[in-house]
Amino acid sequence: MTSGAELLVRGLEARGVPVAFGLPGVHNLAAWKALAGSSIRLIGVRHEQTAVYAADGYARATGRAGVAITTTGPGAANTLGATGEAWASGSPVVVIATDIPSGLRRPGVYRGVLHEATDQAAMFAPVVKESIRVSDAGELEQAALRALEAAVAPPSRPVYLEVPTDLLSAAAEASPGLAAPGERELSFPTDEELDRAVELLDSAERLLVWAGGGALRANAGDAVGALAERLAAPVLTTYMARGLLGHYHRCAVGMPPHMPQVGALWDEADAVVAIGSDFDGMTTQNWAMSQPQRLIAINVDPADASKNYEPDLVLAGDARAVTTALTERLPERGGVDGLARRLDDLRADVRGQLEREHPDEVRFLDAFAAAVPDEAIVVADMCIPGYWLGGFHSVSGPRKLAYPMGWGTLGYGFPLAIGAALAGAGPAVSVSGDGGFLYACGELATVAQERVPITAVIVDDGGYGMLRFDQRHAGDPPFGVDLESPDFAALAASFGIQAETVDGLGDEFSTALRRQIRADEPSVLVARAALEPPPTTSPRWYRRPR
Ligand SMILES: Cc1ncc(C[n+]2csc(CCOP(=O)(O)OP(=O)(O)O)c2C)c(N)n1
Ligand SMILES: [Mg+2]
Repeated sequence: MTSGAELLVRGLEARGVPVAFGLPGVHNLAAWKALAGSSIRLIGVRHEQTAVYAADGYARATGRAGVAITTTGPGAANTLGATGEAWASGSPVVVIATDIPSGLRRPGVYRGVLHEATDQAAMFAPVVKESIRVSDAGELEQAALRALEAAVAPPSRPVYLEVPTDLLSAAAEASPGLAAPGERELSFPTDEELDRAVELLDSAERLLVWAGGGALRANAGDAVGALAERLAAPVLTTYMARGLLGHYHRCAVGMPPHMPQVGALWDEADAVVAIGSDFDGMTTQNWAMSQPQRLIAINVDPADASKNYEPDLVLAGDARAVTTALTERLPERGGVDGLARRLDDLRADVRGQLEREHPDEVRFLDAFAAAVPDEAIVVADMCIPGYWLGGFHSVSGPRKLAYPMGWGTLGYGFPLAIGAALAGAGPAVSVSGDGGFLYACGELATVAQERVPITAVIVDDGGYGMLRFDQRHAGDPPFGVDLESPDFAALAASFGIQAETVDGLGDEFSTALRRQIRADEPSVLVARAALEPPPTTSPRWYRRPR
C-alpha cells in the first residue's frame, strides 16, 4: 500500500524536482522515509530558515520551484523570514510543512499538542501567494503538483503546502482531489493597445527602457535587448533584473539610477517603457524619481505595474511575448552606435567619480570581478560589500546575482548560496559581513557534509558596519553596533572546510578568492576590512525622498 508521503514525493518527482531542503521532526519522518527511496536528493540543513533560503537560491539560479520541507509549529515558523524574502523577491518556493494530527485538532482551541499552533497557515498568509491545506492523504500527489505549478505561474511567489502528520503515514490511494493544474493562459494585449503603444513611442524623442524582476523571470533578456536596439534606448534595470542583458549589450547602462549621471537618463526621457517592474522604493529612492512624461508598462500583473507610477498604457501579459510583439511593430530608429558611445562615456564618468570618492571600494569591486568567473552565481548579503556588489558588480548574465532586495533580509547570503550552488548552474560565491554570516554559520556543517561548491566570503569589519554608518550619519556615537568576531577561519576549519584569512580587499584577496572558487569545493575566505556604504544605500541617496 502506498503512503500519503509517497504520493507527495511522487508528485515532486513527476515535476523533476532534483533536490529538497529540510529538517526532520517526528511529524514529517514519513516524508523522509519516502524521500529515501526517491530520486530526490535531500539536503539536511541545520535550521529551517536555511531550508527556505536554499530553496530560494535554487529558484533564483534556475527559475524553477525550490522545495523546502519542515516539521510542524516551530519548524514551520522558523522559515518565515526566508519565506518573506522569497515573497518580496518573487521567488517560486514551495514550503511544505506538517501540522498536528488531524484527529487531535479542535478548531480555534490551543490544546497543547506537541508543536501545535492555532492557525499555522495564517502565519504564512502575508508571505505566500497561495496556501494549500490537504485533508485527505489521497490528494497529496495532486497537491504537490499544484503547489509547484502555482509557485512558478507568473507572477511567481512562494506557496505553502500544509499536511497534517497523520496523512503522511496513512495508507492512501491517489485521488484527483484537487483540480489538476493546467497551463494557465496569460492575457495578451489587443492590436489596438499595441498600436497605441507604437503611437505613444512615435511621438517621443528620448526613450528609456526600464526592466525589472518580471522581465528576468520571464526570460525576456533577448526581447528587452531587441526592443532597446530597435528604439536606440538605454536600458536601466532594477536590482532584481541585474544581469538581464549580460556584460556587454550596447544598450545596457549597467549602473544604478542612484548615480546622478544615470538618474539623468530617467529625468531626460520623454517616454519610458517599463517591463516587469513595480518600481520598488529601493530602486526609485522611494519614488523621488518623477513621474515620466509618457509611461508604457508591460506586466503580467497590471495592478503591480500601476501602484507606484501611473502608466499611460499597460500592456498586460508575459514580458517576453509582449515585448517581442511590440518590437515587431516599431520602426528601427537607428543610432545605437551613438548610444553605445554615450553609455561608455557615462560609465567612465561614473567610475571616475567613484574612484575619487571611494577608492577602496572600487578596488574591492575590481578585485572581486577579477576573481569571479562568468559562470559563478554571486550571492550578496545585506552588508556594505554586498551593497556595492548589488549596485555596481558587472553581472555576467541573468540569474548570476542574487540580492535580498526584496525584503532586505540580513543573513540570507550564505544559506541562500547552498541552493544556488546545487542548481548546477555554476559555483556560488556568497558575500556576507561578520554580522550576517553568524545567522547561519551552523550551515558550515551542511556545506561540509554535502560538499556543496560554495566559496563563502566574510568581510569582517568587527560590527554592524551599516548601522555604525547610520549612527555616524545621524551624529550619534556608535552604540550596540560593535561586535567581537570569532576566528571565522578556525570556525570553518573545525567543520572540515578549507579557510583562510587575508587583510584588506585588494590583490591578496583577489588571488585567494580566485584560487578558492577554482578549487570547486567548499571554502571560506575571511577578509579583515571595512568599507564605506555606496551611493545606492538610502542615507546616501542623491534625490530627496518625497
Ligand atoms: C533580518 C534583518 N535584521 C536586521 C537587519 C538590519 N541590518 C541591516 S545591515 C545590518 C548590519 C549587518 O552587519 P554585517 O553583516 O557585519 O555587515 P556590514 O554592515 O558590517 O558590512 C543590519 C543589522 C536586516 N536588514 N535584516
Ligand atoms: Mg560587519
